[in-house]
Amino acid sequence: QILEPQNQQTLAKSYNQEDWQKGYESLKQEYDYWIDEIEGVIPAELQGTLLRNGPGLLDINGQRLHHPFDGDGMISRITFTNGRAHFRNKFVETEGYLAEKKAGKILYRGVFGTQKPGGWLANAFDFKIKHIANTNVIYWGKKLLALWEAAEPYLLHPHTLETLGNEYFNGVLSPGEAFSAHPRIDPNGKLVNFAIKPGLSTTITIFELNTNGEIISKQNHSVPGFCFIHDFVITENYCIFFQNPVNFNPIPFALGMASAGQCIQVQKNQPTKIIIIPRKDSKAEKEEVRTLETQAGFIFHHVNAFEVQTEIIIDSICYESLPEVEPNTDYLQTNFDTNAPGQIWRFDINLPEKKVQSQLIDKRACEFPTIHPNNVGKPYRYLYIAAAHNPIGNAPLQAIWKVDLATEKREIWSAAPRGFMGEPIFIPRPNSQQEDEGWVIALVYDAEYHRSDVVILDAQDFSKGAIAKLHLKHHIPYGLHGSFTPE
Ligand code: 3ON
Ligand code: FE
Repeated sequence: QILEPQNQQTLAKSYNQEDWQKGYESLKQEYDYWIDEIEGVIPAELQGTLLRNGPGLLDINGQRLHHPFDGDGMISRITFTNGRAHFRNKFVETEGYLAEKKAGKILYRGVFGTQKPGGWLANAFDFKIKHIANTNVIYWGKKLLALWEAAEPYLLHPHTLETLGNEYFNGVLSPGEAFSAHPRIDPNGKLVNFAIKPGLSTTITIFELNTNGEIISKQNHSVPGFCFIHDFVITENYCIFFQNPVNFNPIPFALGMASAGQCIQVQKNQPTKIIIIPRKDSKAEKEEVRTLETQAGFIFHHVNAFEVQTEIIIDSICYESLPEVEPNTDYLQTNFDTNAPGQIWRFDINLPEKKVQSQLIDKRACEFPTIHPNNVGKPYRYLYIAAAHNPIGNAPLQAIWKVDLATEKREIWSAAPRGFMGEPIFIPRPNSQQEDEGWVIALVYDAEYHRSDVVILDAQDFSKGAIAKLHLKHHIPYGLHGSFTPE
């Protein structure tokens, strides 16, 4: 046997599939209330607003979407004030959301497999994709923005969450131009984001915004080949993109047989390209763009990156292959045991020698990393991430895991067997001194009561358990990303 002894025993399953599936029920209702069912105590110093985005609808009037990533964006907002917490949720009223609500049926093709009813004939040569706004939500420059990587942001009213229209940043963004769902906030006060315009060659655009929410620089860079790039990382001087080895065959999409996302295939024998672009107004501004290669794999999310002299270190969640969203499959029947887990890898780039070394940090399946906001693009020690309950094997996310990158120390807080974990967010304690001084907050779906909880952990001591658990009056379907603002 090749497996190390610690991996030879099979661990008991930490969940059951029916419980997990129930977290994918649509939430149609929009709520607005003070949370009154609280276990533990909300820390008095925790003041501000947790913003979450994710698919709120997994069906349109009973017609199931093919994949959660095609679901209309629903914003949840939890405001912490003087030891109390207020909840509000509202759908982003995109053109497609309103049109389908009115029609009571699916009217658009989605990127991840959702088709209009009526088979391929009803979909053939319809190249219009439904623009949704389900992936992230940020409050920046006094603007509340719902983000989706293939189109422009939606501007929301910060109090009512009403949709006000699209945001074009004084015309710097043009209609239809993308603004990704994975901005990085440089602790020097700049928000850095990117856009992908795919084709036979792909244009990567990089935007830098000031604290007033104005775009102060915009640069384009063209790379050969098709790209599916969901996230990126920044350092003081560079933006770094991982071009996953994929190709795109548009024919099934054109013929109405498959959606655009289903026409993307991972090329397991091709390397991943690492594209390193100097930032505008940085010391490296005059340097050339460098492209390095590493082994194949698929990355959605990165944790962080930083420079050490002439090296760049990047930590990412890497999958051996992309779980494909095939036409005749049902995501609710996902077999976790046969899908590749996401795992934390460290890539070490030697710039002068153009060499890349990579190393698996830990085996545990995990996704949705978060770190202290002051360490973005800088050396750092701690990361927090949603993870599987068991240390090996693939399974749904049920726990929050703290990884100390300087030692082998790990801490875990698990909601298994009936709890399922969303993206955690690290919130520093005001005037904190240490990197892990603060709280980790996440939404947990509790299958026992079919409702979601807001769970607050002390980032320095998971063994205390949840210091507060706020029970919502309903569930929130499994979401994607969000952020915290002290306002
Ligand atoms: O790449 C081209 C350009 C582009 C931007 C072609 C394209 C049509 C595929 C495209 C559009 C991409 C889009 C719309 C991507 C949207 C992604 C999305 C909504 C979510 C991604 C989530 C990723 C992960 C890893 C989620 C994991 C979730 C769990 C483990 C548990 O729930
Ligand atoms: Fe993402």
